[in-house]
Amino acid sequence: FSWKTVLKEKHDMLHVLDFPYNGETLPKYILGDGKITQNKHFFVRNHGGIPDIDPECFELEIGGLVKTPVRIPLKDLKDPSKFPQISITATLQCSGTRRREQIDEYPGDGDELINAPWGEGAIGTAVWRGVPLKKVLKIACGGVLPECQHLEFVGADTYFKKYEVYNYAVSVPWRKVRQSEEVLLAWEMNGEPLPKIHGAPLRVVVAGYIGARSCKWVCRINALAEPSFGPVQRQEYLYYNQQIGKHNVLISNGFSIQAMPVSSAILSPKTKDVVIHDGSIELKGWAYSGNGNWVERVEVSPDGGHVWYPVAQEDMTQKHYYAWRLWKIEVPVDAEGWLEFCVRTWDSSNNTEPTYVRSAWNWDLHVTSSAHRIKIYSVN
Ligand code: MTE
Ligand code: MO
Repeated sequence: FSWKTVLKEKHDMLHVLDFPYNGETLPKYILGDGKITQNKHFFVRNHGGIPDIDPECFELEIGGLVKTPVRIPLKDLKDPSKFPQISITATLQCSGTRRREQIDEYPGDGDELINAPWGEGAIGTAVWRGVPLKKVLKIACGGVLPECQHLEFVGADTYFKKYEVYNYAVSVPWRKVRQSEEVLLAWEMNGEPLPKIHGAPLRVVVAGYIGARSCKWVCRINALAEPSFGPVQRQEYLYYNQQIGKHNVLISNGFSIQAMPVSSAILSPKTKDVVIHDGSIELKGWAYSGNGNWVERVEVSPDGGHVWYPVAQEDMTQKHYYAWRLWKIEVPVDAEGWLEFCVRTWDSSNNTEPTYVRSAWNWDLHVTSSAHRIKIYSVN
């Protein structure tokens, strides 16, 4: 087995950032694929290696604060007479999406920024099929114990951090698992077997949360009283607000980023494009909000954030609970020369994005939730 073979197809499809293999989806594929991103175009985020797991002998281990610890062979997990299966359409977004704008403002201190200067393509939407985790805990383990507050997901991949080798491990609150069907153990992506690079044979999909919680190659689940002690949970994906100052960027001063805030991006045209038009410019992009909030309203400004034009509503009987909305708009433009366009989104809780990235800036450069800007040259 060579992971290079696995990546070969992906390589032409993504803008590859670094090793371990990270790549973001090109805007043309986000716009071209429509609501569901094709597997071969889907962005990839890895902390370490890509494990090679034999699905024939794979067993998922569940332990910790559950009534009965178990090992479930994959074929039992996939057996619909044992566990009920569902499909969900969910967006996966890396919390590092649009980090480049925060780096441009001020690079901060985090080592994340060296790893992944993401643009607008660390996001994608797929139809995931599998079994809700809460059903597995109930059916196979007889439920969790009253002390259980968090569920830890351990991946089979290992990575190197500060002189030690760790398994990828993260956790989500038990409340998130208990209240929704949308924490899934998935083995299928867009009707195809889950690709190896996206976590085969089994991954977690935590709809509405940052991508980091959707553990790939999950091999063990632990019910815990506290969040996972894995460094990915305790040292990464923390929000350090900008006022705390450089010397206080300590784990104890950050909070764990779980649900994804509202965010959006303009994918077409691109910054520095010369746009020849006769009175209006078409813009296209994505808009998304986490935690089961859907996108209510997308607004585009042709003058850097003073005047806003709303994107025409879609059929609102089709809410996008856990999925993005791809949008387009024709904005009337009279001026010639450089114009600054920006987009902001309003979600179903009336959350929106601040006008400037400095309001969204945080020390580890996560969740760039601020109006996304492009500068283009308009020729009328
Ligand atoms: N799971 C494991 N085991 N190892 C990882 O490095 N990266 C996480 C998450 N799950 C990761 C993981 C991050 S940060 C993101 S954004 C998503 O996987 C990306 O999922 P994808 O590569 O399938 O797009
Ligand atoms: Mo991520």
